Parts: sequence; structure tokens; C-alpha cells
Amino acid sequence: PVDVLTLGEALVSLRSSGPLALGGPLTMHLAGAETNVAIGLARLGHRAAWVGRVSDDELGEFVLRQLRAEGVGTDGVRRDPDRPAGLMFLERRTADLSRVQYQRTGSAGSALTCDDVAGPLAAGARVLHLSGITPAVSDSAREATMFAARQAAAAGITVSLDVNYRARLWSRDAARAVLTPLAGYASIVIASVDELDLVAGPGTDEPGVVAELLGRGVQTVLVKLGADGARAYTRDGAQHLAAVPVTAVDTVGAGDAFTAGYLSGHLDGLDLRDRLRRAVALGAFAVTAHGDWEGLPRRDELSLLTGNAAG
Ligand code: KDG
Repeated sequence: PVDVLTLGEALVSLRSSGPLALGGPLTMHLAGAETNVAIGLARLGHRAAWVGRVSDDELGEFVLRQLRAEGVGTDGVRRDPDRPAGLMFLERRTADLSRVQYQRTGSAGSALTCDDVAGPLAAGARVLHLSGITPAVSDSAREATMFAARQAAAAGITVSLDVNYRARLWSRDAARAVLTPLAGYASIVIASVDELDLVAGPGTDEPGVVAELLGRGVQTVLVKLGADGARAYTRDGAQHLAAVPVTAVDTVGAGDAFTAGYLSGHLDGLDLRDRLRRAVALGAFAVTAHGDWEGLPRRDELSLLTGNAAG
């Protein structure tokens, strides 16, 4: 079995260096919250596998080649002969403002089913990592996500959930109705401050959400604070860790890097403080490089920005 199994939709991301409406060159990259996490873990030497559907064309081939090159297991990937690749346009509108536009409705990735994930899940994993994006992309993908969480929890696999709210895919109310029950299967819940009330009742404040999640059996709640670092809550209390002071050039993918760092520390058996250290270290690598995951460290590079072996 692998260390971490993850599932979702991989996107072909087309990045502009200026306003999209003006045209000009686009560069092609692999994107997708779960593939970002899998790559982050594979770079650190963990066995990570991703399950999803890709288009049966050159774009699907691109996705698979990128994942293989990064050492992510793709045995469970299905090629969908009937549907196109999901696209994401990442527009650098100004140096400080990026905008996202999707073309993913009816994509191969959104056609994920329970049947697609059943085999890879049965093969086992130490951790199943899910994001709140997959249940937003289609009914079948939502069922597949719920099924995976349920099966994994029943099999004693640690379930990790990053809320990853995407306003372009669904409303906050729709997200809350799905993500709150989904979080009940998780041992690790990761959210930014403004996402917390999507895994609890509307309007619940941070202590309230944390109390509710810990009461429902979640072991660790991680609150991402961007440039202010992160807070972690367990039954033993709360911890805060500052971010690594760096020059941010591209924050897309920082949350996924944080998750990969945390899960890496979890797999290595680090204590909570060092897991957080590795999480914020990976976040720092992500924001100081362009691209969702391109700048993430190999294990021998973990201490480059911090001088600390945990990251
Ligand atoms: O976390 C980064 C992701 O947002 C990006 O890679 C694309 O998965 C993606 C999405 O659906 O927004």
C-alpha cells in the first residue's frame, strides 16, 4: 500500500503573464489541489498515488507524464474517451492580482465515480487525502468523495480533508451541506479562517468550530493563516506557528504545499510542532516560486529556507 492516496480532478492550467482579454502567450502547467499535495509528498520521498480520470488525448497524456515525472503513482487513473480535459485559466491581471477562470463542466476529471476509487482504496493507504473541491465538481464526484471517506474511515485509514472552498464552483451553503458531514470522517481537517464555518454551523466562530470538530472525533484541526502562519488544535490544546518570512511571488498552491508538509510530518511520526514546521516550510517554498508545485523541495532541500531539519 501507498503512504498517501488522494483523488480528484487534475486540471491543465494555462497561465497568462498579463490581462487575459488581451491574448498573448499562455504557458501550460499541471494544476489541481490533490495532485499538488501528491507531488509535494512524492518530492519528500513518500509513496503518493493519485486517482482520477483524465482525457484520452494529448492533454490527458500531459497530466500523466507530469505526475509520473514527479514520482506520483498513477496506476488507478482512468482515461475517459468521451470527455475533454478540465482547463483552468490563471490570469495574472496585475502583479498583485491573479484571477481564475475554469472550463471544467463535463470534463473527464469531473466524471469520477465510486467505481473508479474502489480498487485503489481496497489496495490500502496510510492516509487518504481529500479536498472540498472534488465534491463540488459533479454529483458522481461528490458520491465518490463521500464513498472514499466512508470506506477509508471504516478501514482505519487516516482521512485528511482540506476544505479548499472554491466560490466559482458552489455557494457557501451548498458547500457547508456537503463538507460538514464529510469532515465527520476526517482525522485531520485543514481550513483557512474564512473556510471554518463550512465544516460547522453557519456563523460559528473559530473556537466553536474547533470544539465541534474535536467533539465529532477529528484529531487535529489546522487553521491556515497565510503570511501569519498557522494554528493547530488537538484535544491537548492549541499551538501557533509563525510563517517563514520570505518574498512571496505566487501564492497559488501554498495551501496544498502546507498540507503536503503536514502530512509528511505525520507520516514521519514528528510531533505536532515539527509537523507544523514542515507545513509552513513547504508553504514558504510554494509562495517563493512560480507555479502551484514547481518550487517544492526534495527532502535534502527541506532546511534551505529555515535551517531547520524538520523544514
Ligand atoms: O490549490 C490550488 C488549486 O486551486 C489549483 O491547482 C486548481 O484545483 C484547483 C481548483 O480546482 O481550483
